[in-house]
Amino acid sequence: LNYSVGIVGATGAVGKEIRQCLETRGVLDVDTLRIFGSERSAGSTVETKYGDISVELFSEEACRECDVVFLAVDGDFALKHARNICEGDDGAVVIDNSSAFRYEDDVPLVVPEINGKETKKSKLIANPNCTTAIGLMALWPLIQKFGVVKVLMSTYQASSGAGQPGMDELTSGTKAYLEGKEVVNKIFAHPLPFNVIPQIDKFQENGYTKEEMKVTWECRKICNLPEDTPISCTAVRIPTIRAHSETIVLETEKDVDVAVARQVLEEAKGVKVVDDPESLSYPMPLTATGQYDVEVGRIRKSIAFGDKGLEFFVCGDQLLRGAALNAVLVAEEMQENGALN
Ligand code: 2RA
Repeated sequence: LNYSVGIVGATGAVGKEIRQCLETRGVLDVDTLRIFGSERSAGSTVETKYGDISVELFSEEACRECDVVFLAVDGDFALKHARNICEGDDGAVVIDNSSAFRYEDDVPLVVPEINGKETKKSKLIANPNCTTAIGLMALWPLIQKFGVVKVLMSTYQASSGAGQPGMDELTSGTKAYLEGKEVVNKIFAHPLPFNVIPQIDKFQENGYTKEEMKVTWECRKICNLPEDTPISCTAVRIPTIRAHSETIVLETEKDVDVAVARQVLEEAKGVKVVDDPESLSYPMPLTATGQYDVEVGRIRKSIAFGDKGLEFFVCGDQLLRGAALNAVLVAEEMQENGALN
């Protein structure tokens, strides 16, 4: 079976990566690729492995003609159109990258390596927040082996989390700073060059930001953990381009043997253990950028939690594992399990 695949928002940072993942992986049987955009981009041409493609003006009807549609657009747009695109037997499967449907009971929130089977339940699938998807690649295999009592996460998140405008603001701001000019910030709450900003997304009533609460809500849903599992996060923006880093402290139910934990991570799909302090080898945004696998290192027994705790550091490409790659893996999983037919 060959599929007609649509991308909405293909000219944005995530949309571009979705197209490139489809092209370079070559696992999803793409017969036709259709690219949908706004009036501004409609009519322009995108060079792809599937030929030169003319960007079509977005419409729900045109998207419904596809077998699968990737939405790389904002939550308001997704809320307005996603369910209409997938409604009924003749609707398309929709894989939505926004947060619009992540917490809806009837919409699976999927990291294919963890809960890929959920994709059989619905034609609308939500892609997780990048911070959650990257962290869970390492957390999930450890949780399966040792159980989970508590998770404490601190993040160091790249400018790409705010899309191409975020990366552009960091690059032009850095140049301006070095030239002694004024650093303008429109995307981030403060100038990002040579700074760290302990705020991503809006503050909530409980003092956490929305980005931090996404980690709590999404980890529980994807791993099917009890609603009150204590998972907390401090999310910080740092001046890197496109790989998020995370310090994770896991309190476990069972005693942890660090060698076994390392073995578990070495065998986990989508994970690359980079952990040799002697050779100064550990995960870093520079090495994780452009990689499908998430790097995990600095693996050690936790002083805070003794035998029942592990601490480690994770870096993953925000646009790939945190967005586009996860979405494409969802489609590949659905091709495999028959949910696309
Ligand atoms: C960020 N997690 O890094 C967000 C993007 N989804 O800003």
